[in-house]
Amino acid sequence: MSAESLTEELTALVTNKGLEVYPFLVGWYNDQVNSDVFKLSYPPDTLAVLLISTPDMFELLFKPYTASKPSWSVDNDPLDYCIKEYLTGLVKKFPAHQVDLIMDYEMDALRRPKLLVQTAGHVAGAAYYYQRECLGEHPWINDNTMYGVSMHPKYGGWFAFRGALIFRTVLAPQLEHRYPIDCVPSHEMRLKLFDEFNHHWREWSYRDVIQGQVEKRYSEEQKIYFATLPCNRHELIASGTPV
Ligand code: B12
Repeated sequence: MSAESLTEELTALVTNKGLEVYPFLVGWYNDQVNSDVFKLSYPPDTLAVLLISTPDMFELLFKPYTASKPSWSVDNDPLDYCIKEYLTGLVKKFPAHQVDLIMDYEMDALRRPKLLVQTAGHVAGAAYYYQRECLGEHPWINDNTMYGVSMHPKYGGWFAFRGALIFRTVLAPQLEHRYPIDCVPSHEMRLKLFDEFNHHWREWSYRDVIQGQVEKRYSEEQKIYFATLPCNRHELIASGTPV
């Protein structure tokens, strides 16, 4: 099965769940990460597919999932659990391939992320990753805690990276390399984006900092869910309000 038909099949499977897929090659990713510890240990032409959740995922995937679960074990964030279960099921749809699944929150033994999803998102053309180097002159020169942020041309910051499937058995040297759209092009907007993301992220405002209108935002219900501490999310679901 070619990389294109695999991507098409995946797209068909996930679209009505509020997820989107973006193929990339391991080599594109490894060429960008500037520390060996983050490189992925696969041949450079190996096909990988990044998954993001759009604002619709909450209603299309998560709510039906919580409705079908009578109880929760308390040590997991229900949403992470839901997505992991869904992606594990997705892997099983490709029995002819060896597929590794890496979730966005997975860490190695030294507590380093196994996959830098923002870098993956950039090389896959999903969302432009704005890092300090993109800022030019800025007021946070001595502040090493100003983190970079990815912005999607349709959803702005109203999305999340969920993980990647690595198709170990598929080498795709001809895969078309799509580049991310620079949807925060001006210096002024980039400064605002960094300020909002790093200093006011609880207010959601950074998510709207793109050129043009965002197509869709999280519902009020979804915002309440994410604003609730992970340890209290089970209670929120159990109470039936609002999820
Ligand atoms: C650890 C972590 C945190 C930590 C530290 C943040 C950080 N960025 O280091 C803390 C707890 C502070 C945090 C907070 C938040 N986080 Co956080 N976090 C992560 C996590 C798990 C790992 C990030 C990390 O450690 N990166 C390691 C560093 C070294 O990577 P790096 O800086 O990108 O460096 C690499 C690149 O520069 C690359 N590189 C070098 N040159 C070039 C050139 C190019 C062109 C490219 C593309 C790459 C590249 O090489 C470097 C590595 O060698 C990611 C998920 C993930 N798996 O990636 C989410 C993630 C970054 N967090 C996210 C979010 C939303 C948040 C919060 C808003 C809270 C929340 N969850 O709602 C806050 C906001 C930030 C803040 N100021 O508080 C989102 C960001 C989404 C987006 N639109 O970008 C992510 C991606 C999670 C997700 N699933 O979507 N987070």
